[in-house]
Parts: sequence; structure tokens; C-alpha cells
Amino acid sequence: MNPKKFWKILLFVNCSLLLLCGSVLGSVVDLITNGDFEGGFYDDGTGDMVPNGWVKDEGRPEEGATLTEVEGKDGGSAVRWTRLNGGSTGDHLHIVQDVNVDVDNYRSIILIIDVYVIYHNLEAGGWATPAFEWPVYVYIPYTATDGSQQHWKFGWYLDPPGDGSRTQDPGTGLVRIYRDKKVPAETWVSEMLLLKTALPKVKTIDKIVVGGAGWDYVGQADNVRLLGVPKGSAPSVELSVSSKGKMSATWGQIKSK
Ligand SMILES: [Ca+2]
Ligand SMILES: [Ca+2]
Repeated sequence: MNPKKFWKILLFVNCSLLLLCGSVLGSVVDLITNGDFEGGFYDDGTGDMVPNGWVKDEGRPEEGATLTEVEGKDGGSAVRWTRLNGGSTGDHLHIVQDVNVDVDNYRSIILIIDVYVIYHNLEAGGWATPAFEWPVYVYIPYTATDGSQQHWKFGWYLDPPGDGSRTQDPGTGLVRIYRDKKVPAETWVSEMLLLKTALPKVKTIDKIVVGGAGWDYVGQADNVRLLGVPKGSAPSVELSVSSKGKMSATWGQIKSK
């Protein structure tokens, strides 16, 4: 399979699929707490507003990066991270939630997220290896079937500044590439990722991390959902790629064995 086809399998998203998703969610479990950020925020004592159910991880608090509650995709609330005093150093500001999901319990694990990139002044992925600097990213620490700790990342960016050439950056461990995607500025973009496919040899999804990193950056997220599709007679997403590379996706009932 060529990389382009692989990319399409991992990253396929479209609105019709999301609409279908909404109609068959009856037996699907959302494994995230307060992923829509409608469940309130708390002041962590530094003035940063952290969504309930999540904890903040900030690289260098003395730089004054902020976490704030802002208007969400469909009204309501979303979370924004802002770092504007980074100069020419890279650091992160993100929120973390322990999920501890044993993927063997599910036929599919689907991550859905709405992202909104406002600004960044470092090229996508940054210059460091392994890459970590995107204005908006999802980062998933997980345990592999061999017991090793792995780190999977996916980033979103605008036109990358800097040399503008380095995207799809080198990963680490079992994850050879940290994939990323160019998006329009100040526009909500929905993404859906099939984690049992995306995360090599995944056994346990330990945490979900959402935020940004780089020099200066501003980004937002809303509607983070980690959907577990139970085994047995549950609806599931089936993706396929034709010989010409055309993607198709269908939802259907999967019969029990
Ligand atoms: Ca929301
Ligand atoms: Ca702060």
C-alpha cells in the first residue's frame, strides 16, 4: 500500500459519515469525560481555566501562556491555549485526561475532535525530532502489546512558516511518522481517526492529550470524543480503498460470531 492510500485510511473524514455516526451511536460508549467542555472549567490557581475532568500540563508557566474558556463550535464552550512570549524556544501547553482503555474490549475505537487553528509562527511539527510542535495536536500515550510505552501524535497547522517543507515528521518507537494536516485559519475542522488502525500494536490507550506546542501559537478544540464500539452486534465503521485509491466508508451491523 502506498503512503497516500495509507494516509487516506487513517485520516478519512467527511461530514456525511459524521452525520451517519450520530444516528447509530446507541450502543457506542464515549470514553472521555467532558470532551465537549460543557461540563465546566476550574481555575487551577494560576488564572488558567482548565476543563473539569482534565488536568493542565504547561511547559514554562513563567512565560504566561494561557488556557481559557471560549465560545465553542456550536455555541457553548471550547478550550483555547495561547502562547505569545515564546520567542525562539519551543514549549507546550495542553490538557490531559487518563482514560486507560483496553482496546481488546472494543471492535473499534474512534477519536473524533473539532479543531480550530488561529496562529503559529513555527513550521508544522517544528525542527525537533521526534516532532512535537504543532499549534493544535492530539497526543496519545499508549501501551503496546509487548508492554512498551508508545507515543502517537497528530497535528494540525496553517501554512507552515520556517522552511515550510517539513511535514509528516519522524516519529519515535513503533510510530514511525507523526502525521499532520494543513487546515484553514480560524475555521472549525472535524477530524475522525480510527485508533485501532492508527496506533501500531496498541493494547491500552492510557491518556488523551489535547493542546499545542511551538514558539508562539494559538489554538482551540471542542467535541473531543473517544468512541468505543463494543464487540458483538454493534455498529462499526468499515473503510475500504479501491484499486484506484478511492476511499469509501459504510456503517453496518456486525454479526456476532
Ligand atoms: Ca463545546
Ligand atoms: Ca499559564
